[in-house]
Amino acid sequence: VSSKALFSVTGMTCSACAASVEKAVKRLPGIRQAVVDVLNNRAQVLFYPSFVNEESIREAIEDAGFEATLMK
Ligand code: 9UX
Repeated sequence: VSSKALFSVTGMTCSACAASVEKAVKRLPGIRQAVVDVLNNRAQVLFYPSFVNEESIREAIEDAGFEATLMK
């Protein structure tokens, strides 16, 4: 069973930014899907909570150089 997390991501100004956020998230273990919407500054992630959690995902986005806030 996977969980869903929605992040607000600021600092993404082009689609290559979105691609690097997606890549950073997908490098983590336990990621089922990562969809990044550069126009709306959102990243939606489906993940397996026995492998990874919201805070680790948030930190991976921050480490890629963007500001991330968990919305829900
Ligand atoms: Mo686009 Mo993002 O030139 O850091 S990759 S702005």
